[in-house]
Amino acid sequence: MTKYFLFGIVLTASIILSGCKQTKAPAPCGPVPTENQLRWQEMEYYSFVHFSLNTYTDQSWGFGNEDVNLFNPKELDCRQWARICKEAGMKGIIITAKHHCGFCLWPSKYTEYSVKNAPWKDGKGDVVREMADACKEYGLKLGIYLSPWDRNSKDYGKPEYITYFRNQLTELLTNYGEIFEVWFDGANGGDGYYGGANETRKIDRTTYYDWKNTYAMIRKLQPNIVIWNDGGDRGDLRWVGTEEGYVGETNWSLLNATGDVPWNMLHYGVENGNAWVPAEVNTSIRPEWFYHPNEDSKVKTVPQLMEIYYNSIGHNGSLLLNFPIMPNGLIHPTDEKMAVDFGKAVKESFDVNLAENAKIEASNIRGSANEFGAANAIDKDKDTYWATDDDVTTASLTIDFDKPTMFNRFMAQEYIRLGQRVKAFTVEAFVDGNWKELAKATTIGYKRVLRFPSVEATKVRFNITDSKSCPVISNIGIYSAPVFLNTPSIARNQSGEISITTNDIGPIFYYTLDGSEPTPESNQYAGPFQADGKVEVNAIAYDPASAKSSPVGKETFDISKKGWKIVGTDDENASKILDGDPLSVWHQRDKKMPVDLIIDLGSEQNLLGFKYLPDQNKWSSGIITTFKFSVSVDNINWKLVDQGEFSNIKNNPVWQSKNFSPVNARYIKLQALKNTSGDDVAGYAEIDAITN
Ligand code: FUL
Repeated sequence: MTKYFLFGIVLTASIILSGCKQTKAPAPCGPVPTENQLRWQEMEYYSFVHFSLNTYTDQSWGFGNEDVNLFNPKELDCRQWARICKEAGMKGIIITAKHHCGFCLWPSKYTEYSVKNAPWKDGKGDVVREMADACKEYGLKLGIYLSPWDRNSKDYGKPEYITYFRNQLTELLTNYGEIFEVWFDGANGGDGYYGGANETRKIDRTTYYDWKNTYAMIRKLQPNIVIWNDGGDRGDLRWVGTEEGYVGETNWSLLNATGDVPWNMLHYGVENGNAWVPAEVNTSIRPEWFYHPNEDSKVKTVPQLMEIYYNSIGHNGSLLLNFPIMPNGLIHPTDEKMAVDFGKAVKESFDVNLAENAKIEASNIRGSANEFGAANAIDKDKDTYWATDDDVTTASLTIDFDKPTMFNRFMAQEYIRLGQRVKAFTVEAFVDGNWKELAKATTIGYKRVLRFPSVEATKVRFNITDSKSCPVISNIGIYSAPVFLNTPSIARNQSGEISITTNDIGPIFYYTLDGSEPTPESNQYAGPFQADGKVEVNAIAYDPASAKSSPVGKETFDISKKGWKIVGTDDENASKILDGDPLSVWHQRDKKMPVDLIIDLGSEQNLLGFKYLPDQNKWSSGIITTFKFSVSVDNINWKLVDQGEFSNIKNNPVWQSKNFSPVNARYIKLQALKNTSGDDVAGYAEIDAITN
């Protein structure tokens, strides 16, 4: 009886409501974020710090046998890190409490491989504690990176390790106050020291860690936490499939709760996914994650960081920007300057919302009251929103400035508590009596920012052209952001010709060859020029109209490759590895591992090391991970001078530099032992020598 009675009430209510305007809030559309995910998403921008024994060995991944005595950061000051992050506009810091080498930055009870046995503060120090205190002082949230892979632990690969891992997690999640995010890296298993076993250990990343129970433990210890996991089980946040600082232009905060997550799903999300798993864009302010002195001139500049901003936060992602800590325990002054200037540039770009004082009208408003009116999209209140009737999936907002107004950015935010809905939209400007399309895009989500050339107009129209369900927009913004000139790229080809280029149209370049900072009084670039031998080129792009300069681009070239030859091949593509172009590649596909690459340098040189740039397409085969490097004076008798791994080369395919004791040689041999695709292909974008 009761069932039929209730059915009757619902039916009557629907009849009364049909034909009337809806006044209730729209029903959620698909999966929605948890309170923890919402709180995290609103942070938008926070940092990573990478600091461990690698900092002292110039490595990307420690093997697990590095000496704890190396760890002695004489000037360590976590307050400096926190101050910089705060000044840069960040909301939190995630610290590498333990990286793959297993060394712990806190005095864990469960291992001897930690700060407690290091000379720093006579073994009484605790970097995680100092970080937690500094975060508190500067009003930042604290996050923890705990590598699931541990190349030091004798138990790694065995069930006992899971207890060890959980014990360490418990220490970190119990003793350092509230933790906003925990980060479980996807690198899992492989060669390692493993307590002296020095062997390869493979694990099944989907089952080994028993994530289900590990997650339950984490949530009990830290109820407000979000879990990032690239290691086989869906956490609260997802990796975006690259470490270069961008997520797809289409970016759904949805995935499927189970099943594989191929690259395209990481990068674009899944439109009809059944779980809310938003994107976190992680990248480093330098090419690598740990500090390497040879990257001091490779710190990302403000225009490069702005590009990352638009491709991460502007694409419905959060931005996790890494600082590599120097051996003395501080952030390098160049990294500090770039990050702080970047923070200022973001503020300057989005400080004044030109839409806020404009008149705003919607093509459709849900209900008759103002509860869901257009003004909600410009009222600065994130909890109010403009919504349409349920049956409307295309609608527009018109913003009238009442006078010609100059702008070049448009921002929109959905009220994601009700799910992610918009599939496509356009932005138009009313110029000279006509509507002109400025930009079009797909998804919005938490935040979407569009860029277009500056335009002067009296009105702007935001058209939602496709939506899964009635649109629900909490906020829009229109801005006139400063435009930055890009840092120029400098390259040298095999004949020793230097060229300077940029993506911007029209700037002039000035350069120096004596290490000094270029100004508009320096040499003006008039096209490629010859500069053989060791040379440092510094260049700026300059726009005469605005009298603005780009940041300085710097490249240091070693000996010229003019007389170099690849030995034992008549494949004309082989010269691509010497042409100075990172995008041209040569692959050896006709041999079995180990695959040799022999180069004749044309004359004897005093060698100190070599450099290898892999194929920039990380899906290509032939990215070498394990190598041997030998030298010879006669191409007959060879001497092995280095061997090892190119760690993290797939996710971060940057220049790999290896140094060895000085040696005289005319021939060099790079022997590929393994690659990322497990086949016999050896590929190279560039090879270079480091000479005395
Ligand atoms: C990668 C790691 O292997 C790197 O060393 C670094 O920690 C980065 C954030 O994640 O996958």
